[in-house]
Amino acid sequence: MPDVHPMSPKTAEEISAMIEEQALSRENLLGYLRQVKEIRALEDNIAELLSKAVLKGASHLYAGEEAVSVGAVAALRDDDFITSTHRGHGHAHAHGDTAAKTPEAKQEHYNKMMAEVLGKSGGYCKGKGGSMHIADVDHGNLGATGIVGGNLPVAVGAALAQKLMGADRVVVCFFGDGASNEGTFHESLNMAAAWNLPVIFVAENNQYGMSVPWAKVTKLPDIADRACAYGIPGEVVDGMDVLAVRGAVAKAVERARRGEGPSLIEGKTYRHYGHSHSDPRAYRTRDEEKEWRAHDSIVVLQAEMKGLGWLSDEQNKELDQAVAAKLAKAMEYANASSSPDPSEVETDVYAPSKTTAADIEAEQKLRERVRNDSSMRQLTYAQALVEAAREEMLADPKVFIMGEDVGLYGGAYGATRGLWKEFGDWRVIDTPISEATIGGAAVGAAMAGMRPIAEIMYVDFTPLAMDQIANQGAKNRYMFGGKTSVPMVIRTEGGAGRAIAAHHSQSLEALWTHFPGIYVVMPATPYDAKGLLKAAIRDDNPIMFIEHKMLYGTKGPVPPEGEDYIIPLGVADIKRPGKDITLVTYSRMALRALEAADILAQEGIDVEVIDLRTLKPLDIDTIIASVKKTGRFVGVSEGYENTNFINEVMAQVNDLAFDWLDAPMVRVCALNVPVPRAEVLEDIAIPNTNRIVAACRKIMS
Ligand SMILES: Cc1ncc(C[n+]2csc(CCOP(=O)(O)OP(=O)(O)O)c2C)c(N)n1
Ligand SMILES: [Mg+2]
Repeated sequence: MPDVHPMSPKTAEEISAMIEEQALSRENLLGYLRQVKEIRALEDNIAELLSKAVLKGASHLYAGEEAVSVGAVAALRDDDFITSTHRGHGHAHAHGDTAAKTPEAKQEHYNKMMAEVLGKSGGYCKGKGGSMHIADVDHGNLGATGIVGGNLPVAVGAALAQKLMGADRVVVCFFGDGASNEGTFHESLNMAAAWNLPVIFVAENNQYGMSVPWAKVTKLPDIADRACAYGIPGEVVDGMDVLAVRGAVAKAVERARRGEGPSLIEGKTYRHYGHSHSDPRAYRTRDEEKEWRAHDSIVVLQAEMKGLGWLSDEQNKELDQAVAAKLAKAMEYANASSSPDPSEVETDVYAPSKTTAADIEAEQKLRERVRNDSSMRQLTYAQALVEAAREEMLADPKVFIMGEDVGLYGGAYGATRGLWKEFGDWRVIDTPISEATIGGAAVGAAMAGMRPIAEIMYVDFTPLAMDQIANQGAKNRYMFGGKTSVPMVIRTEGGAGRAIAAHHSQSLEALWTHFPGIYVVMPATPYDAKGLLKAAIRDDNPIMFIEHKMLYGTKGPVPPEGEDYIIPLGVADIKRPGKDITLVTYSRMALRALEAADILAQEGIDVEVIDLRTLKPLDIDTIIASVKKTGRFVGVSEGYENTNFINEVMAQVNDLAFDWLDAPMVRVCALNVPVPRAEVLEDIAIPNTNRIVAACRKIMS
């Protein structure tokens, strides 16, 4: 068993000094005590509902730790932000209660918290988030995450947005002792420190992760000791004492507002209950629990107020009664609130499309013009991408680029070349090599009103940012009841062809098509690259924009500079019409498919080549119309055959056009092997023109 004790209570002199230094009134302290008690009442009530099995789902209770959230939020302005955790009811209550200005609004906020925990339609997130995902983005609560350490990069991004907007708002990021051993902790503190971002990292050290004590998994005694590794201030405070937390956070907030960067504040605290309802707390003694209970958030604040002569027993009793009445009303509201309507299950996944029928028609016409006008200027794929980003950055000051070596270097494949020179350090931002926090900072910046384009150098590295992009980015809108948008583009590149082996050559689009809430775009030509990137930047959804490393130098016709065009997402391009075979493909394989189609044409086989351009949203209508015409389907993809995205397309064709098929569907994909270095092996590991030709001959025979 670890030897963990609460900090010593403050002396009367120390308490007076804190009151004076922070210029606090009795009213202030009464407000804090009310919030602490309201959190406690909520949590005790949830514990009871869990034990009666009235409440389902996880609930990580915050009882005991209230002083951290109440103290930290008390140091904020109404327009500041917070990000929260799986143990987040206290954060959401302190923040939401402070944001609500009338007793009615405060009751409504309390009601919505209770209803959300119960999964009701009247909850903050319409019952889609629940205990672990309460958010109120409009008022600055950027939400809570179920992934330990997942919210730190998001906080960095929200703070980056403030810096880019020239605002003096700050972000408080709550997280646990366990989270401080996640990689995101280190990446986030480093990035925030390097850029002097206005974040206050508030570590809630309740002594344990789920069961494992801090001392067993960490060498340093205090989380705050780590601050010096990032060149920022670190301070330990009594996390059971609202005034101590408030005092430390207030200083950190001032520092952050002055542009001097982040701070790390560690509150030593303790949770009353187990990690979750099923936890028998075998890892700690009842004596230890008793000692901490005698120094808990309510006990400490009541004693301080009584010492100051600011709280009589009578007043305290009245406060308790008011809290009980408020909770009863919240339960009444939550019980009366209906469960979400089943029709809600598929709403709120994506922000509404901005594409109009006129956009689609205009692009169809433009595509024809681009194809038929031999005098049209030629650009490389890389130049087209640079031009797209440049035009959007000129049109919208919220658009910015961040990533590894995107500045002076111009990106590993030159897709941001020249932009740093034109737009400077804070529109084209060179980041540390921290993929998770690049992804998460893009999420946070997007939630806070910016439109980031974050470059991840190779798609092979996107799994390092998978939690941030998929959990924190793609799911936010749904989890938070459709009340938030994450308009970000993750630009990356993939594919084989440069003999750079298994860690730099994959096609991982299938991974990214899997998650609800994110679109996947994969252009094959300079014209498509420019129009799709512009559309992606303007779209309000998270987008994985995957370029191909072998295409950057390829040239093709692109409309004149200044002719503003977009390619609506979800519209495939029939790159070659044909009547015998529907060949569905994308990215570099579209070019190989066209070569194959030319060869097959000489044999009298007429292949229709459909370039998906966007895998999600998928233009299934164009595919089905083609299959109904040809009766034959060949899918070509550079991704591994196993669980390839083409398999999904085939399943949909099976559902929608089985009766029109004259032959079994065929796919041509990469072999199920890591991409090898040797050119001779690399060439056969992915589909080449011969394999595509052979597949088409087979389906015709
Ligand atoms: C990435 C990740 N790993 C593990 C878990 C399972 N889990 C949930 S909470 C938790 C303990 C977290 O400890 P800490 O950060 O100290 O927060 P506390 O629960 O003590 O408030 C664990 C292991 C998770 N949700 N996410
Ligand atoms: Mg903990």
